[in-house]
Amino acid sequence: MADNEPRFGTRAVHAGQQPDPTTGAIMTPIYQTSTYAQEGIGVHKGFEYARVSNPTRTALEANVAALEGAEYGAAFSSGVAAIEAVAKLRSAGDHIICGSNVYGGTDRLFRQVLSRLGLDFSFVDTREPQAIEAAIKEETRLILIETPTNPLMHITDIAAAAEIAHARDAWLVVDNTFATPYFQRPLALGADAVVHSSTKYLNGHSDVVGGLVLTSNDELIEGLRFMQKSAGAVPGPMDCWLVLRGTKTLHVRMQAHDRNGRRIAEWLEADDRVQQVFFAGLPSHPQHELAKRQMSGFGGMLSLELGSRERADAFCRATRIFTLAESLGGVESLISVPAAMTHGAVPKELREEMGITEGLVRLSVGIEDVEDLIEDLDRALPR
Ligand code: P1T
Repeated sequence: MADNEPRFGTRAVHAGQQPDPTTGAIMTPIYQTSTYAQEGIGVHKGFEYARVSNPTRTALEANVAALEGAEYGAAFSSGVAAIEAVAKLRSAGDHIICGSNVYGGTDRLFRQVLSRLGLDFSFVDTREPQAIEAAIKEETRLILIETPTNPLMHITDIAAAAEIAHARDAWLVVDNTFATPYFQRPLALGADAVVHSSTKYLNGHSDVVGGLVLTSNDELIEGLRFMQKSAGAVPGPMDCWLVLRGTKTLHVRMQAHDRNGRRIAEWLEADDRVQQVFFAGLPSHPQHELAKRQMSGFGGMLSLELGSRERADAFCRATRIFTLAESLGGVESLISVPAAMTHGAVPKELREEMGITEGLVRLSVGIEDVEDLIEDLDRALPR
């Protein structure tokens, strides 16, 4: 970090934003407009049409770019739209390596949509860098990984994956939704771009669907801006404003998620009603050392194995504070069963082979008082 560069919390609150030049409003206005007046043909203030750019969106893009240590950001209407925009920078015949355990919607987009359009995908367990290396083809142009993964909390060595990608003129793109830039900075480890579902921790309040791509690569940002304009999956100004409000407290919220996540993971691990706990912050996690090396905290996402669909169902029905719902990363605690919900689209055999069983339960631990959360889980866990 340069001497004069503000620290994370200061960037979270201020980056990308100045008091509004016309009124002095401290908060970035919601520029709820589809178009902008031009003085003459081609004479304007830098904004022509809101699919192409909008000042509220520009502020959000600059803000999250500053948090990821990126030069540029491009906002999209959802996390999968952000991932699709990156993948569509590659062309029919190109080969893409994707982690075998990723969000079910990412898997569905690649297997059921983009494969039909001529992109060639390999789904690889990227915990071992050698497995990535082994999947490389002449045509490999993109490697997309999640770390930690949704919902198994697998960790990929980002620096090792970047080295493999760059030896082949491919991009390494990291979905940083779970860790957030507060705990993990993939670009500093060599990744070419970071993608986010801003629906999750970045926004933090479960009231927006959105996505972002952050990069310092000129070719990538040029392509992404072209995708915003040409494919049009852009977020509206109100949603950008909400995410911008969310990122102001990202550092504070992540500290609280992390504190609660660790406490609950330890508590669950010590309870014999739980067969296994998946949380990279536990010393028993097989990749704990790697996680500690490339992350500065672990956040509030964890999974637990209860052994059967019946036990998982009983647990999810019995919690009172943890609400049964898809999504994650909000201030409120949520509980879900990935096999039946977020990862229902992943082919069943692959799901089971990976360990996304019908008894696997995922928790998004919120920032409520942790004693209340533990009491809730204790009451609900089936004997
Ligand atoms: O839902 P959307 O904003 O389109 O983001 C997709 C996405 C991308 N990457 C990761 C790691 C994600 O977890 C998600 C969305 N995930 C859920 C909805 C979920 O409950 O897991």
